[in-house]
Amino acid sequence: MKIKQARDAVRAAKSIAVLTGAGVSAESGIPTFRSNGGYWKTHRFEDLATPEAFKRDPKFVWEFYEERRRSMAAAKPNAGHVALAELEWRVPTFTLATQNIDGLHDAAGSRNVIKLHGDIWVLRCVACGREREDRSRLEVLPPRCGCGGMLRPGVVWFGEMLPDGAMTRSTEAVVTADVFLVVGTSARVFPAAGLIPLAVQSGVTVVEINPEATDFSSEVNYMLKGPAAEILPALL
Ligand code: BV8
Ligand code: ZN
Repeated sequence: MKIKQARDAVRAAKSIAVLTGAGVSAESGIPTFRSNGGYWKTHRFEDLATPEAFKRDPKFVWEFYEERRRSMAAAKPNAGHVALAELEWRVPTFTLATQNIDGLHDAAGSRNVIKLHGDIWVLRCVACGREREDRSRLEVLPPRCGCGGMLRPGVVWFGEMLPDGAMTRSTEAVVTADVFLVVGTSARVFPAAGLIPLAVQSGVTVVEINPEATDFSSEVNYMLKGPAAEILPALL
């Protein structure tokens, strides 16, 4: 059985790296981007998730993010998030790089988390650059900084650089890992998706968990087909 072999690899590993995407939060009720019911099925990302869109119409962009903030605020970590948080305690070296901005890995208790695409709970001033964490309902959109400047969501939009050091740290974790778990990502957004071929080329054992195949499924060592909240607890 594939899952048994993958489980043996995980048990033997001293160093584990993980990449997660929207699919790991799907069973917490948070829509994905590209699967059925996903945001980019009904919205154009160019209108909502680029610096140009924000410059054009900050209120429109903020309405999208504030609606997501309210639904994410109500969401709880699922059995997949919890299994990953527990795994961190069992291995000497563990790094979790996530493309998700929802904070559910933190809520589940994961410690060494790299937020490749930022954090929806952080607001950043476009004028003075100051950041603050704020989970409250934002009554006036766009919200303003004390300096009078406009605040923006602390996420990484298309065409923007990832946070300083995020890819360097993730790359280091992946190439030195014994096992790399790739969970719930369509692997379509770069540079995050590039971690998968990097792991394959580095001879790291790659375990993919996804109900659907991705462009990299044929290259990974184990493709475990199914929802993360079922497969991760069974695997770990
Ligand atoms: C950059 C954050 C350097 C905020 C997001 C050509 C033209 C233009 C640009 C590019 C190009 N080629 C490459 C680029 C660069 C671009 C890119 O990759 N574009 C792609 C789309 C072509 N990347 C960038 O711009 C990045 N920055 O490269 O900087 C630079 C700078 C300037 C100029 C040049 C280069 C920045 C990318 C950041 C984008 N930010 N959003 C927000 O969330 O609002 S992207 C968005 O996609 C999400 O945030 C998410 O993080 C990301 C990845 O998506 P996934 O998480 O994989 O989600 P998806 O819906 O796709 O898939 C879900 C999966 O889950 C599916 O496979 C499904 O089967 C599975 N699933 C479903 N249910 C379950 C499940 N799995 C498990 N269990 C379940 N129950
Ligand atoms: Zn400011």
